[in-house]
Amino acid sequence: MKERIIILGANGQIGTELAITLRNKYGAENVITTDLNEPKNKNQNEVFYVQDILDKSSLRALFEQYKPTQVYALAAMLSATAEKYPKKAWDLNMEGLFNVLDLAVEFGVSRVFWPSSIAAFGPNSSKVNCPQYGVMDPNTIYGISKQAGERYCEYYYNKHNLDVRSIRYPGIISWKTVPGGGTTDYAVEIYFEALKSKSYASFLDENSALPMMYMPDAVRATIELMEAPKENISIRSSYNLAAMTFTPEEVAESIKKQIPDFELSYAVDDVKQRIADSWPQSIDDSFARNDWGWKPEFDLDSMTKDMLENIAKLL
Ligand code: NAD
Ligand code: AKB
Repeated sequence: MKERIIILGANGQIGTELAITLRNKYGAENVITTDLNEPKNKNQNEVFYVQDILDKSSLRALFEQYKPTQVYALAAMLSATAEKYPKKAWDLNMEGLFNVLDLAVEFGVSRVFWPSSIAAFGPNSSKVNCPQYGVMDPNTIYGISKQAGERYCEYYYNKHNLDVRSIRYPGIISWKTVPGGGTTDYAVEIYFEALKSKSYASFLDENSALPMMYMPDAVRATIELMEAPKENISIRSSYNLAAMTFTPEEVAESIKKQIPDFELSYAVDDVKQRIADSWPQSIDDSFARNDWGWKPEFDLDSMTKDMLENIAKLL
């Protein structure tokens, strides 16, 4: 079947790189990217529309025009910014998802991707090897919206047979697009600052171990999940997914292997620290491994090498 794909919130950290891979795979004319604002760079053959995910009537017109087979709903407010604007975050994260799920049912979209996060877990979830099923008591507005969104996705699968698929992404590390308002963003900033000034003040403390993943693995996982046969998908809320876990100290050690005089200090942000402390340190992703063959390729040192090489070319 010829795929026609719409990405909502496509100018962000994940959407930018996902769109590149999907365009290479399915052809630029078959991948329609949308966001609140025009992208910074756009090739002539790329199809882009300014589209608010909250504007259901213009979104319906877009679905009507393109009759998408796949929709990726990425627009959201991330954890740290969401704590500043909780009502706005709730409205965007929930209403945006409702619009997409409703229109996907109305237009018979074959597959929908909506990302959840490790933020769907909370202070009483298991800290180490956090299982797929267990206590989930998120206490951030972002995490609560992800937990509620997971329930909605499963509900739409059960009630409307909508083939909606989801991943609980860990913190995503990348160099092409900077992250937008998350708690794990320090782990991107540290690489840019290592090359710019050989020093970085981390907003999370030295004990903050969090699950992380390099962008090429995250994009590959997303597409592998979307391409997996329907009968292999046993989870319709959201799959745990893991690659690596590290603390600020450990990523600094990894950077020092390439830049020996790099120095790490701390300027802890209380709000972000509280968010980080509520999340698991590591994730058990055996359902993703068993159901659709997930396996990460990058570990901390291979990611560090690739990040520093690519950022050096940008500066
Ligand atoms: P991002 O903040 O970098 O990008 C989000 C994009 O959504 C931005 O380009 C923004 O302009 C757009 N947007 C905001 N409001 C919109 C609206 N009303 N209509 C249309 N577009 C709008 O986020 P990201 O890091 O690319 O994350 C994408 C998704 O993945 C989100 O759902 C996020 O919760 C999830 N996620 C990301 C990470 C991560 O580490 N990046 C981890 C876990 C989950
Ligand atoms: C954030 O820190 O908010 C995101 C996430 C893990 O969901 N990177």
